[in-house]
Amino acid sequence: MATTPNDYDVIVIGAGFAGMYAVYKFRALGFRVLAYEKGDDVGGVWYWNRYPGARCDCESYYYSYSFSKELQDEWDWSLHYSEQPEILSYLSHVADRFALRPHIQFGTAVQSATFDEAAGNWKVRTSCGDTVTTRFIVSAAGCLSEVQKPDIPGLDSFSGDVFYTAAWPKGGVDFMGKRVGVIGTGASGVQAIPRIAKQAQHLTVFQRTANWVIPVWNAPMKTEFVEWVKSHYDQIRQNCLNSGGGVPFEVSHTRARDVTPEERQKILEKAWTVGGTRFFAQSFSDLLSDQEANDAAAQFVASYIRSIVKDPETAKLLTPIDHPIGTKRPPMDDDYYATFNRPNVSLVDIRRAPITSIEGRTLRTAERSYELDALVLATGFDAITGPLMAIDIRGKGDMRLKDKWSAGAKSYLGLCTAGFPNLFMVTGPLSPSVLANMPTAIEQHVDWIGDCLTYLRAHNLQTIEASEDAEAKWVVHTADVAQGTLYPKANSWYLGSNIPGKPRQFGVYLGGFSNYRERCNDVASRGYEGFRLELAA
Ligand code: NA7
Repeated sequence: MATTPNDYDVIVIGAGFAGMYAVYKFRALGFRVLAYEKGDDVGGVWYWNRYPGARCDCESYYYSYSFSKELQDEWDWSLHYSEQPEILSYLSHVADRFALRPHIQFGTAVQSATFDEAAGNWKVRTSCGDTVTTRFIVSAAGCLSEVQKPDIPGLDSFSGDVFYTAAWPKGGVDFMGKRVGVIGTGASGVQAIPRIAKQAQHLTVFQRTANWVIPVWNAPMKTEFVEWVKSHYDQIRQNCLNSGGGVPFEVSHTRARDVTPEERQKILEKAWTVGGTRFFAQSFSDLLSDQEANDAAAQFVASYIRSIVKDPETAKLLTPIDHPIGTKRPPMDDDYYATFNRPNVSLVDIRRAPITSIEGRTLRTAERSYELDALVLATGFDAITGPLMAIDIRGKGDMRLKDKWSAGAKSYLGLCTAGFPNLFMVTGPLSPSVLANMPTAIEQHVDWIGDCLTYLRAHNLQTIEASEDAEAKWVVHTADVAQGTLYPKANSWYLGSNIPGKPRQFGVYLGGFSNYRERCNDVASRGYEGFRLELAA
C-alpha cells in the first residue's frame, strides 16, 4: 500500500456537538482536520430544530461538554432544561472560544466517500464540487438529522405554508390568526403544540399514535444550584461516565415486583415530582424489562392524563394503548396535556381515519375535511442509520454502505464497520447513542477515536478495519441485549419502524454506557482487539 500525501488527515462529517468536539480534539492531537457541515453555522440538530418549544430532554448541567474546565466554569445555563436558542448560543460560544470555525466548511454536504485501496485513503466529494483526499473519515452526522418526509398524497400541492420542525425557518413563524394543522405527536410535535396553540386561531393535531408525555417541571436555575454544580463538576462528570445512561444522578435499585401496590404508588409519585428521564430512572429498576413494572407506571401516567384533560374522550385518545411506557422515545413537556383543554385546539385520530389527501388548503381524512392555512410536519427522522446511508459511501471492493446495511446495520461497537477501513462513526448504529446522554457518549467516542489515531501514527500503521468476526458478534450481542428488554414491543424509530421498508433492528446498544465504555477501553488496551491493523508501506 502506498502512502501518498493527502489533503487532510481527517475529514469530519457534521459540526454539531460531535463534529465540533472532533475538530477540537484532532486538531489538538496534531492532525490536519476539516469538517464539512450542511448548515451555514455550527449546531447540528440544534441548528435545524428551531421550532417553537424545542428543548433538550436532558438537564442542562450535564447536557454539555466536559472537556474544558474553563468552559464549564464560565458558562451559565438559565433553565434546568435548556431551550434550543440557548443550546445553540452555547455551541456558537464554544466555536468562538476554541476557534473552531476556520476548520469547518459550512453550507457543504458530503455527497460521497470512496476508499482507494491502492492509496489507502478516502476520496471525499461534496455538494460544492470539492474533491479531497483524507486518511480518515469521522462521521459526526448525528442520529436524528435525516428528515423524514411523510408520504401523504397531495402534500406538495398544499397551497398554505408547510413547515418541518426539523428545518424550521431561522426568523421563526407567526401563526397569529391562522388555522394550523400539526401532523406528528413525537417529541417534536409535543413540544411545538402548546406553543403554536397559544398563537393560532385554531390548531388541529393529527395524531396517529398517542405517546406517554412526561413533565420536566422546567424552571430557572437558582444561584445556589448553579454554585453547587460548579463546585461538584468533577464528581458530576465522573458519575456520568460510570452510569448506565451517561447521567450523573442516582438510579433506582427497587424492582416494582418487590414492593406493595401502596409502595409502588409512593415511588411513582416521588419520581413524577422530579420528572423527565428521572421518572424512569428513579422509579423502578425493572421498568423497561418487566411488563408488570411497566404497567404500574403506565397506569399512573394514564390517571394523570385523565386528571388534566377535561374531555374524557380526548383524554382517552391521548392515552397510549399500543406500547409499553418508555419504549418509544417519551416526549417531555409540561403543558402538552393541558393544551387540549383550550377551546382553539382539537385532536383528530388519524389511526382510525387516516389522512387520505391534501388539495389546496384542504386536508382530508377518511372521515372529514379540514381547512388549514399552515401545516406543521413533526414526522421524525430516518434515525440512526439514515444520515450515513444518505451518503454514497463505498469501501473495499467498491462495496456500498447502503448495500451492506440493507438488511440492518452492522458495526463493531458502533464505531466502525467491516470493509470500510479508517472510517469511524461517532454515536453510530449499535452504540449507546440516543439512549445515553449525548455529549457524554460523543466525548467518549471522539476520545477513543483520537487515541486510536494517535496509536496508528505512533506505530506507523496505515489502516484500521473492524474484522467481520468481531462485528458479527457485536451485532448478535446488541440484538440479544435488546431482546431482554421491553423495547422491541414498540414500533419506534429506535427499531426503524417509522420508515416504510426499513429493516426492523434495534439500532442502539442497551448494555449500559459504563459497561460499553469499559469494553471500548479493553479493546484499545489489547492493541485494538477485533480490528485489523495494517502497516504503512
Ligand atoms: P418521532 O418521535 O419519530 O415522531 C414522529 C411523529 O410523526 C410520530 O407521532 C409519528 O407517528 C408521526 N408520523 C410520522 N409519519 C407520519 C405519517 N405519514 N402520517 C401521520 N403521522 C406520522 O420524531 P420527533 O421529531 O418528534 O422526535 C425525534 C427525536 O428527536 C425525539 O425522540 C427526541 O430524541 C428528539 P407514529 O408514532 O409513527 O405512528
